[in-house]
Amino acid sequence: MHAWPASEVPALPGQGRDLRIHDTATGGLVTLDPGPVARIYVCGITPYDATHIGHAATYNAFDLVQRVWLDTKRQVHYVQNVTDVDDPLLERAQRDGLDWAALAEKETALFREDMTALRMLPPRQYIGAVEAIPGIVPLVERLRDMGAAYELEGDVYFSVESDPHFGKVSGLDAAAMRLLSAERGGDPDRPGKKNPLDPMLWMAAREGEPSWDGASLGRGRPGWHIECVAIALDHLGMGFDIQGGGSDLAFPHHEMGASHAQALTGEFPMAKAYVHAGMVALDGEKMSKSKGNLVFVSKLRRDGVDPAAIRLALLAHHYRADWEWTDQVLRDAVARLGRWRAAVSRPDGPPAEALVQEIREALADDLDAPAALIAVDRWTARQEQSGGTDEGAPGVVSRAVDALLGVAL
Ligand code: 5CA
Ligand code: ZN
Repeated sequence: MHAWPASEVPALPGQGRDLRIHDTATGGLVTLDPGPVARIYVCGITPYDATHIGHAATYNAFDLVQRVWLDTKRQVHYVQNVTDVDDPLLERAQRDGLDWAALAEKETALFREDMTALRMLPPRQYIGAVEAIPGIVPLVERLRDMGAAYELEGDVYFSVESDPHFGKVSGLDAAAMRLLSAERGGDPDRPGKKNPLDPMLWMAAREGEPSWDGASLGRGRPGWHIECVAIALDHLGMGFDIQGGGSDLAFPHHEMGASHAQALTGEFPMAKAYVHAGMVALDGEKMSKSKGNLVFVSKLRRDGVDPAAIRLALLAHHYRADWEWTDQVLRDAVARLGRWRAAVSRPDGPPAEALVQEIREALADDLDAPAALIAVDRWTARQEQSGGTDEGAPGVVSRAVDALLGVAL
């Protein structure tokens, strides 16, 4: 699949610090030391509805990761998937009398537009589940042949007991896992499974559902977790720097993915850090396609909201916090954007070097975007109150805000 166009990242004087970030698997902060090419896999959308503010907040967090790494003069190899065939997509298409593939294509196209408008840097590879099937099938066959997977009425399940590290990503106990498995796409109550938590790797073709050639597996479609493992291993290989997503992906998705990869390669963990963004809520409940309490990025854009203001609204919240979207959050962001734009529109102002450093430090410290915004607010207040004589300082601020925060002033 094609991704979307990259907005330019202005070059800044000096160089940023290495990223220290919270890793769910170890429960603490880790300072990553990627090579010259940092490797990140971010779980993409399941395209059955438009991009909402929760999605945008999560992708914003990982966009910041890229920007911090680029500022350390590294290249970034960023891979993202699109779960363009899965139960929720098929169910929505059925409910609305739509062709599932056309629905996926339409919502993916809208996602690209939203990401472009928000200045999210695109992945180098943007891969759909459907196009990954030829790579998924041999992995499932291998898991089965090595005894890490078994067949149940034509479907193939992964055996979580084949992985000695199972549970180390999320750190949850069996009871919590069982609850979340039922909530998040698993089928813990299906009779005949070796362990209720075992996730499906390959689902045999069902009447009226799309299916693909699965070689010795028979016709069917891939499970969700193996999709991301196949794409990540194909393009990034084992031991990449970050796997990212919202906190609802820690279990089962990232846990199972790490297990699949461990069984396939004998190595653990697949990613050096498992990074999870908090959940955005609306009216007191997690924003989710299944509940329908959504604020769409595309709707805000249609209503004339500047994408830079949407981005500032996201940045005003720490990526790990759960937070609530309100009209006031957006109003504050619009006001802040207006003040910043006025402040950088003058030819000179207070010195900018210290501010650039502050933004860098804040982001390198577990992506503390709110602290970075406050630093820019302070510079803006000085510009408003007494101005400054540093020629070109506003231009430096503007470039730093663009390069590090993805906000065009
Ligand atoms: N296709 C899978 C990942 S492989 C998937 O989870 N798709 S999704 O469309 O449901 O979610 C896309 C990303 O948005 C995931 O990282 C998910 O954790 C995140 N996300 C979903 N809802 C919210 C929310 N309310 N707040 C923050 N992030 C969210
Ligand atoms: Zn994923």
